Amino acid sequence: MQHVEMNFDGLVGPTHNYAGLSYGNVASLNNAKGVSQPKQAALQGLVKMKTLADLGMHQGVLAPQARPDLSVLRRLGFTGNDAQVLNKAAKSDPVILSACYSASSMWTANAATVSPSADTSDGKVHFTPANLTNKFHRSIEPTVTGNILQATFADPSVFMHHQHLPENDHFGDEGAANHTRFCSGYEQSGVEFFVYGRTAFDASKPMPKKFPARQTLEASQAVARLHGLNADKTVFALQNPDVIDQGVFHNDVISVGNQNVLFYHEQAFAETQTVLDEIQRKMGDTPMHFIHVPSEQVSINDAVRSYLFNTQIITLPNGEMTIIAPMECHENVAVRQYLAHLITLNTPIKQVQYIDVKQSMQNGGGPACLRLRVALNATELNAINPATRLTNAKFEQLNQWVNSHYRDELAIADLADPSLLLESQTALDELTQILNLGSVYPFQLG
Ligand code: SUG
Repeated sequence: MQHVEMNFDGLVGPTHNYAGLSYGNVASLNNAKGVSQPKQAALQGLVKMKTLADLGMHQGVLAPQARPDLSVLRRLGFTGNDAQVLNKAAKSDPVILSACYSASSMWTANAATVSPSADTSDGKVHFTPANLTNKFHRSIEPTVTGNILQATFADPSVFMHHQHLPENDHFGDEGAANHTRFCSGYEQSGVEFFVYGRTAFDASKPMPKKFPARQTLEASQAVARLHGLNADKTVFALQNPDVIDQGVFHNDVISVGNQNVLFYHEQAFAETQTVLDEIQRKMGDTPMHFIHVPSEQVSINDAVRSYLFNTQIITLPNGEMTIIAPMECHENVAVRQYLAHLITLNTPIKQVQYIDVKQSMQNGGGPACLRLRVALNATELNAINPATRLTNAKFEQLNQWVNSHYRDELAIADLADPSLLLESQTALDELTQILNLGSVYPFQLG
């Protein structure tokens, strides 16, 4: 039977903007209030997807959220017709307006945690949308994310969808950004690796001093329970709180895994050797490749700015691994040299390929943030909504769709313009037809 890992990338939505909403995320704060380029952002994302598809990978597309979220604005007391709601919010609280306009659902590593059927007790693929409680603009994503996931993975005989965890910081959950799965082949049961930033019900445990730890141990444990994971094949690791304070707001900013490879910065985890030993023990006979990057070669600052660990490590059809890195890794001399060195080491990673996702990077989202990994067997692969698969024809169709609906530029002041709402709804209504999703957005559901 054919087993694959399929990447589902988030399509960048028409309201992509730089609002500086993510305290603890260096790029988001540095680029706050800059002018964004939504059309270019979406086209860059599509080229990234096409690059992977051309390498022989299975590539899918996840639809963006509808923005602005008018129901949230109304819940916050802004009244009147749609234009009046936007106008009042723009005048009295532009930050709230920009949060309700954020295109942050593009980072689908934060859409959900996914456990493949080989790991779960009922033999189905399990999805739990992330509640993203730590940032207001992201906390309004999970319900529609659940709708989109259910429209993409619809068949209940193979896919199991859970509700997101309770919306409270005790169960703060950021999805696959803090979750990696190790295995020998995608068809084998694997070891699911959850990395958390603090223990919510025990304040005596380590936690960062400056920036928030978005993921709690309790949230990771709840997801593992929901998915029916085997405790002998699950590892929970504390992220090093000091690196969170240096801008590592998700584990996928400091480590990335694929099959039997864990590529990580030496400062990534609080108790590195214990974590590595547990992973290897739970992997049994499959030898792991632990590739550790020392601070002398790449500093935390360089890792955060270049997103060396927000790369995608993918297994090509010929079995070799390639690392997909953002251009910022090429521009940083220490990181470029490190990557040139990495592919000469005796590890499965044999090539590096650079891609341009600068519009997303400027908000702290690299290649790995833009994708949700779903390992599938042949039956499951056949059960996904075929219209969400990136074929050459779909790539052309989506490029045309972006070119006809997206603005070239968007400044924060433009968010007050009610025609942006209309443009966005028209575009997304058409997109649900292109991706054959049915009605997933509140404005479609009435
Ligand atoms: O949650 N940025 C996102 C970036 C998410 C990256 N995802 C992963 N590492 N997997 C965040 O901080 C910035 C929005 C703004 O400032 O306009 C933002 O939401």
